[in-house]
Amino acid sequence: MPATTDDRALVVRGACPHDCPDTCATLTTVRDGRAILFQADPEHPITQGWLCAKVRPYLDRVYHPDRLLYPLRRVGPKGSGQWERISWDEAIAEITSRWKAIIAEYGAAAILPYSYSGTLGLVQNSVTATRLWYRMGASGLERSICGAAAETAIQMTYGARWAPAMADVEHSKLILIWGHNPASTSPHFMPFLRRAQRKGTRVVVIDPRRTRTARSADLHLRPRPATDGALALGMMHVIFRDGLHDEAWLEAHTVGWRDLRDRVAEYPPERVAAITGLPAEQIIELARDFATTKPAMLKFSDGVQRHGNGGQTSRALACLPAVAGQVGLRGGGLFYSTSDYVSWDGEAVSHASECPPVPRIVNMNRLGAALQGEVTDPPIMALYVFCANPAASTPDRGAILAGLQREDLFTVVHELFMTDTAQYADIVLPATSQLEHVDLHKGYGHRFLQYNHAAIPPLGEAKSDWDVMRLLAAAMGYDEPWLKQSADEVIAEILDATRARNPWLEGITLERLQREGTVPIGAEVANLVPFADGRFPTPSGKLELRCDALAAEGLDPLPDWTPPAEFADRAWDDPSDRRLVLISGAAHHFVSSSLANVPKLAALEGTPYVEINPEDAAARGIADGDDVVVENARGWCRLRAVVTDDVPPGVAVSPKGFWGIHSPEGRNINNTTSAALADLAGQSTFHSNLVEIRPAATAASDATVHPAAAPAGES
Ligand SMILES: Nc1nc2c(c(=O)[nH]1)N[C@H]1C(S)=C(S)[C@@H](COP(=O)(O)OP(=O)(O)OC[C@H]3O[C@@H](n4cnc5c(=O)[nH]c(N)nc54)[C@H](O)[C@@H]3O)O[C@H]1N2
Ligand SMILES: Nc1nc2c(c(=O)[nH]1)N[C@H]1C(S)=C(S)[C@@H](COP(=O)(O)OP(=O)(O)OC[C@H]3O[C@@H](n4cnc5c(=O)[nH]c(N)nc54)[C@H](O)[C@@H]3O)O[C@H]1N2
Ligand code: SF4
Ligand SMILES: [Mo]
Repeated sequence: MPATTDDRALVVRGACPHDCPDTCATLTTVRDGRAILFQADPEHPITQGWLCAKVRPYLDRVYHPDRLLYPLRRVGPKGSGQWERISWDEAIAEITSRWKAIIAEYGAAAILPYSYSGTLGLVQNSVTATRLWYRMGASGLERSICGAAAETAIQMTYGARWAPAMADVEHSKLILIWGHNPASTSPHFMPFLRRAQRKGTRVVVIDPRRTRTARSADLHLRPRPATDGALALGMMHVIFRDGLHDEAWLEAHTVGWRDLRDRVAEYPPERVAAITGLPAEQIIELARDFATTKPAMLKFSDGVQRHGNGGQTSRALACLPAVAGQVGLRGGGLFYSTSDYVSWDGEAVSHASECPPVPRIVNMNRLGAALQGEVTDPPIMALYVFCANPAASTPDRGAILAGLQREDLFTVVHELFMTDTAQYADIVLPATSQLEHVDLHKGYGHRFLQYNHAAIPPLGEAKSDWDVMRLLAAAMGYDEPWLKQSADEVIAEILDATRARNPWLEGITLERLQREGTVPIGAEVANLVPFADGRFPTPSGKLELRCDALAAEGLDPLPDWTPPAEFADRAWDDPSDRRLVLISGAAHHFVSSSLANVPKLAALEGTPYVEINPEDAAARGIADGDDVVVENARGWCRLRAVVTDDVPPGVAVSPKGFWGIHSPEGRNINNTTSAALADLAGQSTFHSNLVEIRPAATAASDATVHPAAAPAGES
């Protein structure tokens, strides 16, 4: 409940909506309908009274002078930036009459909704991604841009994504932070890690780049990109070879440990050293340490699996703590995500059983190709984008922009700002910020639910996603009651349905959430060490080192390692092979492309840049601060060179998130990234990106080696 501080000011409880495991609890002070202070909840056990650097200036985003305040209709050519203001009535009438005509001619499958993680709210993200579109029979979207391979691998191996409590890291004696940069991407984990370090926990960071997280580690290992699967298999080789595994536990609680032992026999340290570039002795030592130090934890997130072999990499990482005897120990085991402590009831979210079957599913990573003819029968004739900025954040940006310029494509974008994507729309609809709508959030790095009250009225004529969808549904003539509910009615329905089969939600009602703001998921969960009872919610009831469900899909039931097709032929030992693997992970001051238009944050992140090792820079005649062109057969962009040994030779790093329209020549790093899919779950492969880099002053030469763009599904 909003609490009164003085006669005129209110403090309103909310939740940070961004795609971040910390899901902070916020307090907004409102006076005369205007938010005047945006702060962290000092009582929240994870937020602990502080917000990250990127969200601290949140009111600059909410009251940004560029906020879209009215519906707009395109009047010039696509992308020309010529608009006229229209009313909501006109906008809804035009959208639905265009949709009805498309449905009559092509069927509803010709309409594609595209959304991802602008907000992670249950209502404004999950419900809006399903109900209206299922009712309509529109194309489905495979939401695999972020962590689909790891999510699937962990569900297949453990049965659920249940991570330890952040505070339990203080019980760890050793933690491997593997291809993950929490100092930027889960900052509220860091105080727990620091306390653990002061108590003697050793921290090993495994990342080709010297990240903010790596700087404070006891040991930083820098394997070549996309060789982590081999490293984990090699560590398991050593653990089995040296008899450091717990055979009785493996026998009782896992499926296929002997098959896995046979598989990892193929990964002796010398072979793994040749693959990863790490010394064999270091691999052996790390393996022994991880198996003999109890408890020890392995924490990873999604960055490391955005490669062609991301599925198998995640499977290997998931198996390692089990083989090392760390699963079920407080302070040990796997820390990936807490998402499955509460999985919202799918039927209550979507009402799928009352709708026609989804006619087909389009992989979001293939958006550019899909708009340009990869998807036919029917072709995509209408696109509705919300909570996403694909023209900045989705791979193979050149193809997406070409697709968005199709004259016969009807595009609607619901946004807070005129983004790279919105500028190509036919109709732009103004969206509310988190301060202007109601929602329910759960963290994916912690075990709390958070209710978000609307703190202020919508700016201008902005509307929330769910409010717009209710208007669209009515204008389409859909009469179902679940397309008419208020946001709170939606939340209550989903809570009730989920509680009926998840005892951890007992006593958690809409009213309690509204009153308390932050509510821990069940008392039992608060202190739970995942899998301590040795039981796993998999088909076998055991931890599946060998996963027969994968075999049933024609996939390898055991983890293995193959290089991504994109750079399978890169000769790491041959100095004449000058191609660089470009990794584009999280920017410290943005969340994907969100927040990148807040001037304070853009200034902190600086000119769009690429980090390159001094050796690689010298070989190309590049000095620190030079303008360079980053290019391959898919496209190019222009960036500022940062010459640094934070990146090893053969690797370059440029953060995701810069908007094309704010960048030199309107291009960002996704002009070079590949839309090829990984080995599992249709996963994106942003970091399997082979590029050349040259001073911007020089023309592309014939000597520039362009990698062939790998076809979908083969990376
Ligand atoms: N500040 C900030 N926070 C964010 C985000 C953001 O954009 N900015 N994005 C949010 C989102 S959407 C997500 S999914 C999470 C992601 O959270 P993280 O996974 O922690 O972040 P990333 O930077 O994507 O990737 C982590 C690290 O993986 C490394 N990496 C890449 N390839 C390899 C490899 O082959 N091997 C190894 N060992 N390491 C590799 C990168 O160098 C990078 O440092 O963060 C969320 N939080
Ligand atoms: N090169 C490279 N690119 C990457 C990645 C990478 O590692 N490398 N990582 C990828 C990852 S992990 C992810 S998760 C994706 C994220 O990709 P997207 O989900 O497209 O995320 P953003 O780019 O932040 O765009 C979100 C948009 O939603 C808008 N928005 C916010 N709240 C609302 C709302 O309530 N309603 C509506 N209608 N709009 C709202 C914001 O203003 C913003 O423009 O990016 C991917 N892009
Ligand atoms: S982005 Fe993450 S750390 Fe920052 S305020 Fe939001 S939830 Fe907290
Ligand atoms: Mo993500």
